[in-house]
Amino acid sequence: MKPDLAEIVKHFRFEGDFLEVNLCKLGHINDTYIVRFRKADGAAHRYILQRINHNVFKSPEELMHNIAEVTTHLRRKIIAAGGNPERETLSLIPTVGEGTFYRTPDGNYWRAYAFIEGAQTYEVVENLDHVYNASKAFGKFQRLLSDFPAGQLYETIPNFHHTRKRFGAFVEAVERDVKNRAQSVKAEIEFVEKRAEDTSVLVDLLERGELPERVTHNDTKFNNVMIDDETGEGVCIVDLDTVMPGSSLYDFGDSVRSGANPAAEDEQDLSKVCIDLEIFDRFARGYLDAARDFLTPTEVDYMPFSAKLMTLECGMRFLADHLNGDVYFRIHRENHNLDRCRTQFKMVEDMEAKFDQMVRIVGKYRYV
Ligand code: GN1
Ligand code: MG
Repeated sequence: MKPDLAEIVKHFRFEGDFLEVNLCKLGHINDTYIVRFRKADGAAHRYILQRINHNVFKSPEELMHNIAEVTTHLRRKIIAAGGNPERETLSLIPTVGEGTFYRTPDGNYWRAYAFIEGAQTYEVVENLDHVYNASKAFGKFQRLLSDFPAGQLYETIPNFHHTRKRFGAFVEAVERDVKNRAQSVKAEIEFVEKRAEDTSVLVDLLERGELPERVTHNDTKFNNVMIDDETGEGVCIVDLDTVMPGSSLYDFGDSVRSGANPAAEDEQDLSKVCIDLEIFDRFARGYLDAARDFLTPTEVDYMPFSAKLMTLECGMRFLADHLNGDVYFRIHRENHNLDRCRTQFKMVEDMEAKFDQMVRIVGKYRYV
């Protein structure tokens, strides 16, 4: 059923007269719209309006509690550092009843943010300075949250990056094979099985206390950082739905997974897909320039491995969803999740081939 957007916007404290609302076709999970209003002085301005996918985020109330707490904390820290909180963090627009979300009578959850002007997100890397700045912004995000009391956060998706449990869910999808697709993706299934042991490495280190638990973003796709149009700086980290306790390596690894491939995540021509070491270099340098001071030696040691592991995990999730009948990630064409899985596995292979070089690159920047 199509949402009644003109009705939904009335429930938020938007300023001015409603002009129009347009769907923004990015992201695999939530539905995002851009709403335009005209203020009394005639100037048009925009907001982000999102429907939370409550099939993925089972408890939108808890999720919105997290986002309200985290953005309040970020705002305070940004102000204390002399920054501009209107641009450097997402700001929730309250509902008319002063809530953080509006629930429609049919049970859908909506929230709104101020639109950050003069900056944009990129699906694929276009410029190496952007990479350095984006990676630094993710490191800074972790730093700003380093004194946030993790106990105040709900786990919005339990075991989100528990790669061994993700592997278990993958094996189950292969066994159930509800769409009879396993036969046609034997090579991909084998690819994962061969790397089963890798899936325990980071969770074991965390469980043994050899890696610290931190408040992390957990979905550090390159398109989740807004890049300033003029300065090219990473101004604001967006998509805060998965901010929860985790490892810094989930964030670093996932940012490389998403950004260091010069091709699209769903590219069908796999000859275009690789880990570009020049891009990886900027990711490592940007992240370490922001995070070097607080990371432990073990965290830095595992940075190259985390890139490979987060890529394997994501590919495995795409493949499991393909086997499950595309019930999690939104698809726009047949075999879309399979195409996405293949780019991830191509990257994993390439990272394995270039692993020593990745280690050397991280080594260049671990100390100033
Ligand atoms: C999803 O919503 P989006 O597109 O930012 C997913 C990430 C995956 C990513 C792969 C909550 O992120 O974990 O890495 O797709 N988010 C969730 O593109 O599952
Ligand atoms: Mg996301």
